[in-house]
Amino acid sequence: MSIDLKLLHSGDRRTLAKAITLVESTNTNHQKEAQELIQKILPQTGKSFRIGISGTPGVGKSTFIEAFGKELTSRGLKIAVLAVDPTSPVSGGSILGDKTRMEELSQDSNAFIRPSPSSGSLGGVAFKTREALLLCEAAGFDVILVETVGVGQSEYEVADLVDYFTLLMLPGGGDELQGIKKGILELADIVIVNKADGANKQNAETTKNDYQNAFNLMAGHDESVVQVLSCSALEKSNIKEIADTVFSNLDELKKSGSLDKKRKEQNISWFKRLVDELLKKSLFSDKETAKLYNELSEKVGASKANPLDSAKQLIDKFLS
Ligand SMILES: Nc1nc2c(ncn2[C@@H]2O[C@H](COP(=O)(O)OP(=O)(O)O)[C@@H](O)[C@H]2O)c(=O)[nH]1
Ligand SMILES: [Mg+2]
Repeated sequence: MSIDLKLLHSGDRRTLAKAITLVESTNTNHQKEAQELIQKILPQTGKSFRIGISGTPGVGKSTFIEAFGKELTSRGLKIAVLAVDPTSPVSGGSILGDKTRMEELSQDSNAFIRPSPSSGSLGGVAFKTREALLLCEAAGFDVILVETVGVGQSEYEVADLVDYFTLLMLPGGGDELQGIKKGILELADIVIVNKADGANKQNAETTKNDYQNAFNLMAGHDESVVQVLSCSALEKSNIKEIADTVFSNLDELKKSGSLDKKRKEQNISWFKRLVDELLKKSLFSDKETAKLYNELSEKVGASKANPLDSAKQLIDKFLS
């Protein structure tokens, strides 16, 4: 599977799609090619804004991305949408739904939408998403939106990929009622109360004010306060204002050097995870070590060996 770098840099979608398929492949040869490809394109990356979109299933993330995405393309920006869904099967069941929610956007020549990689792919979903994100940047996209499903660790993984973390909420009910995990609020750079329409309009305003008050109280002396806004993704109301706020926040983060600092930290954690991954990979590519690993797991499970000794034994065997 050879990727034409010139075509990729020119923003050709078919080449971009093919390149993402390559990094998602579990085939060993493909993985080697993918690694070389990522190395080659790395100098062309880093110029986009990376925005995470999170919130419990059904809050309206895909619908919001459709509205927000159209707002961005109307401003002349090229946007790519990536989805991180650890629950989605290899065929990408949830994406069919997403594509219908993003009907306008999926027909927009300045937008590129990519379903989530399969959960089985090596190194975990977020790993592949980082590489897909870098490919989108090399293809010249200005803004990358990463939608995540509020399942498992995915929010934390996405927060470690993006410059800016958007948390969508529903009108009414505290975070516990809405199934928002402890700690997620702390990741947020902005909170958006969606579905502020119809009978929920007033309710959304109350929720917005409650959360804004909470953030005001939480903020330290010279910390900037997380802003809480409301919108209707369905009716596309207040989307412009949200885009203005997001970009003014991002500009501020860039000017203050916070963005640069964040990306450097993310690179450190990417590096560390890569070391873990590559070590594990070489460990298991050695047949004897892989066999011993399975044997020892069983022994530990049957209380015939202790975990510490077994781990040491495995590593010693591998290193010899
Ligand atoms: N009333 C209303 N419904 C919305 C809004 N945004 C999304 N929905 C609906 O909520 C449901 C879930 O939306 P979806 O975008 O798939 O949510 P996701 O799971 O977070 O991606 C769909 O039926 C949408 O039509 C909104 O702003 N107002
Ligand atoms: Mg969705």
